[in-house]
Amino acid sequence: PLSSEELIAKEKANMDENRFNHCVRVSETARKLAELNDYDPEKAALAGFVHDYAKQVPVETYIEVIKSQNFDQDLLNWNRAIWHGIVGSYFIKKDLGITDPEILQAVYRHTTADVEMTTLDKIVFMADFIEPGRDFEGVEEAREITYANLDDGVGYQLAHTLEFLIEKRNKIYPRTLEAYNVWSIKK
Ligand code: DGI
Ligand code: FE
Ligand code: FE
Ligand code: FE
Repeated sequence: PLSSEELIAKEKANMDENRFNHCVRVSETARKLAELNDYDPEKAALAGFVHDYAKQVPVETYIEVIKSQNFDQDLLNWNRAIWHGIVGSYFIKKDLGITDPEILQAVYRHTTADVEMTTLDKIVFMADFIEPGRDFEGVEEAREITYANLDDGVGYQLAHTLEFLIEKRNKIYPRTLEAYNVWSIKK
């Protein structure tokens, strides 16, 4: 495995400074959410740090990997917003040597969410949404809800993201819609 210095250097080399700083803030927020939800803070911090590792990988590289590495070919109908989680986990394993399936799955699910989510999946999904650099209508409410109850935060984010995508007349990734149907309902 890479030393933490090597990991940080590889992460930095794969993205611009704004994206790197976002990853650091997601890492710190994930650590905090882990402490509040009885999860391993170090593991949450690592997952948060690498979650957007592949956000700026070139589109041509994604297309080659989707075609050659047994991914669902329907992914070719989507874009980097969707790829950097689902296919991003492949790059995190290959380039960063991270093999922990829980971390790879949390990266895989961090954009689309899923019908079933582990505590780590929820932590990374929510840390990405509420990290201190985020500034959108409702972010303060999102923070309050998430710090009070992680599951409620997931439902809030999915509803917010769907509203945003529909407002822009964007396509909804079917998994995101399925996740919304589960998590938007208060349990
Ligand atoms: O990578 P980040 O910007 O930090 O955050 P993210 O991984 O949560 O990605 C957010 C982007 O992904 C945002 O622009 C909305 C987009 N997105 C999320 N779900 C869907 C989606 N885009 C489409 N087209 N369809 C979805 O279902
Ligand atoms: Fe992301
Ligand atoms: Fe997100
Ligand atoms: Fe992110």
